Amino acid sequence: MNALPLILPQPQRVFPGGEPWVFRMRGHRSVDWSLKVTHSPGLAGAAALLAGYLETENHVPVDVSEGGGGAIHLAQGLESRPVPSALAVAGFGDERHRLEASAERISIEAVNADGAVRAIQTLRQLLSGQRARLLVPGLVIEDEPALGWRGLHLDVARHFFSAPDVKRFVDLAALHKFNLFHWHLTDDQGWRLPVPGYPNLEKVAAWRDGTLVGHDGDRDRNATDGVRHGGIYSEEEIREVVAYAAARGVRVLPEVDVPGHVQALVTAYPEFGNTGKAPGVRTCWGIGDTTLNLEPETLGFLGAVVDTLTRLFPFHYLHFGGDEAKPGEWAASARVQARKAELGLHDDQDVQSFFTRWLHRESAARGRAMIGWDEIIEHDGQPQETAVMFWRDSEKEDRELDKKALRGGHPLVLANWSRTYFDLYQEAGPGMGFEPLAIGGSLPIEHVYDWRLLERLSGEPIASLLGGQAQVWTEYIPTRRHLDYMVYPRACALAQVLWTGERREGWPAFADRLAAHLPRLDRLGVAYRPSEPRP
Ligand code: TNX
Repeated sequence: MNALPLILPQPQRVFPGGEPWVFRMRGHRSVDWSLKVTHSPGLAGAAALLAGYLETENHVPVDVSEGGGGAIHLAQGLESRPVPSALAVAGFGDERHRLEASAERISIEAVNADGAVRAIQTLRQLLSGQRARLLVPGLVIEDEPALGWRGLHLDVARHFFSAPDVKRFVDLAALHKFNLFHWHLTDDQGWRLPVPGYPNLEKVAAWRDGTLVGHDGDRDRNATDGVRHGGIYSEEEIREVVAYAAARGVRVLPEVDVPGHVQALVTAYPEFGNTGKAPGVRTCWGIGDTTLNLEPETLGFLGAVVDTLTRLFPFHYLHFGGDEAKPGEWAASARVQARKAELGLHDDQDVQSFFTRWLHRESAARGRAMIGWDEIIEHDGQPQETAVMFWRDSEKEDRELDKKALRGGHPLVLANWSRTYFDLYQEAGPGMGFEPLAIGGSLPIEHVYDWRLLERLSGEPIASLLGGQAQVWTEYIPTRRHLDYMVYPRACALAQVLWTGERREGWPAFADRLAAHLPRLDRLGVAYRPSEPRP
């Protein structure tokens, strides 16, 4: 008997079984050509997802029905265990599941649809590359994740990615059992979210006149390619992405980045800014000076944004950025100083935390909560329910904002740049010169895999720790192929880190697992970075 197949991320428990499960489309004993998939009442969506994979990836006709007796059966049979309350509040459930393959059938049991769709991704990996004739060795896999929030972020502002590209990104994430897609929708270089009543977003903020050629650090920042770049999603496309993700057990976290990173917005609506002028949608990278003012019209717009997000995205959290807002314009503006006095704000840090409090309150009024980058808790006084995404690098800069968040009871997502920024080079040293232009710094896959994300927090109250995620900032990632190259296989390593927590196998074992997994990515047409040494 061959060794058991290597599933990625590494399952918690795999046991060998007896005879394999086999399906032959034209076998002389088959009464029917199609593969029967049956499911218990709550799992119709999961069964449809599985049928879609079997039809498109394995070329097998599938017959799905509620009930029992199928060659593949999905059941909501496992008893539910409580999940930590911070995760429950965010709508994450128990993802525990069991997959058993025997000569008689493949049976998947889970607590809920989320667990069932994770098991389906395991089965999808087991069946990868098989066409018409299917075989799964006899086995039992019992699995569940170590961390509840397992995210992948994508910046569609620096480079626009179409809704079909976004869906593909989400599907590949789901293959690796990620359960959260963080959609960074707005930034200085483009705005991708339509807001009813604000037509200039689509006409102006969604488009820039060109894109910087070369690297932001070593070039004339006016050297652009002169090619108009941009785009905005329709509400229908957004709903499609959300539904597509939901079918895969993936929540969508939308981000509208304020009060900094708003150069595109202020170009469309200069009245929301502090200078009265349209700065132009940014064509280079780096941190701009443009920030929002405190006028009622600006807050009115933000209210419309909260409404729009609440309407389009069912996930509990709404992300309102909060990173890298420069205080310069606020300090220089007499209007801002006057409004500060009216609002009882004292220093310019107060302006940033005013936005955080205001956005959290508006979100809470609609039954949601705000999450933002860690800058939002530099200043005290944020509501405990406001969640924090820790992007600073505790290892290098020794910022304590992750610990501060936990001590304050804020739900926390770990997104440390030195371990999870997939816009960094994948190779250190001279090999870097062979890599496509990237933002800088290096994050080899081994370094992703080596992330001991809980170690630093030992001794802290971790009840409000939600999980972790990777960031894909796209300043230097203009195409879908390039995106594949930057994300894979590093996302495979992170998937395993988040799924197994601190109990994971060593690098050599993971390297074997990855070698078995990469052909699956080949079959899906993923242009990942190859691991062969360069000439
Ligand atoms: C910092 S992390 C940013 C992004 C950039 C990224 C580049 C964060 C919250 N802000 O605006 O794209 O670095 O690595």
